Amino acid sequence: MITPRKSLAKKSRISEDRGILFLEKQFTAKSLTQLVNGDTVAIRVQDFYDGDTGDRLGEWIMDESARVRLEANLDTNRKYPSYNRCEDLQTIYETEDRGLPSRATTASKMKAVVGRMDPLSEVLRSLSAAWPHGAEVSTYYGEKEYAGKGWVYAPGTKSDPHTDESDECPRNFAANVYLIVPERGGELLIMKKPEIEEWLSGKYGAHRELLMQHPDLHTDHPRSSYLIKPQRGELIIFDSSHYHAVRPSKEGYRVTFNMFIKMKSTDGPFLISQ
Ligand SMILES: O=C(O)CCC(=O)C(=O)O
Ligand SMILES: [Fe+2]
Repeated sequence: MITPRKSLAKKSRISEDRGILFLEKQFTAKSLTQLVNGDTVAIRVQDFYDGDTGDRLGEWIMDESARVRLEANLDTNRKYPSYNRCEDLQTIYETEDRGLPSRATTASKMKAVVGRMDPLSEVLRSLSAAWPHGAEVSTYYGEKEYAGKGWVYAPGTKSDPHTDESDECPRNFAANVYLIVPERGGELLIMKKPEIEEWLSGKYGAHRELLMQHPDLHTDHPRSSYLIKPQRGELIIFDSSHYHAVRPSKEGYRVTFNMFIKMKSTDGPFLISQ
């Protein structure tokens, strides 16, 4: 299992562990270039978001999620069949506003709760500072897209292996700020591309069924995947064209703020979307 190697990270700022980069506090142009070029699968920024603020925001996301689900009698399991018992803040906003909310709605609601920079603004600021071509919220027909959502994984919740890609963009990333993490379980598993393609090819059956049988899903020592134990306050950005999964929390809730990040060209800005 991959856990941050604090001492090494402190000395060199960047340490490398089989395709995963560890950074402290900030992105760097070098690390983002490696991610964009596919030389690294994920970047982990330790202590990215203040832990106590993250706790407060995480608690608020859980309360809101529970309240609106109760009022609207929502069944997100039907909406997101690959997630089991996942409560999703975006659904709250869709219900309340009867439409996709603007970035401002999310950011200002979160800001009102935490009284400081919300995770979305922090990610925008940090990416813009490091990437020569900047970072912005993507637009759709001239309107700013909804960017980011909170996810509440109740104990026992998992997400099955999947990818998050859009056809028109050559690069697709997922970024998560980990607000509340369970003591045990809740690991992020990122499956290595060539090995998974080999596993899927030459075998019969649906992709999903084959992926579900992959031994890496059920061991603490996966052979062809990265198994990451996210830390409180950490930001992890990874290439979401790799199959990835979230292991069930064995104890306690897991609350994250999640963003999808597209890139239309590798010499263009990072575009944050829902
Ligand atoms: O919560 C996580 O660790 C990853 C969730 C996920 O599937 C994603 O960010 O695309
Ligand atoms: Fe995903």
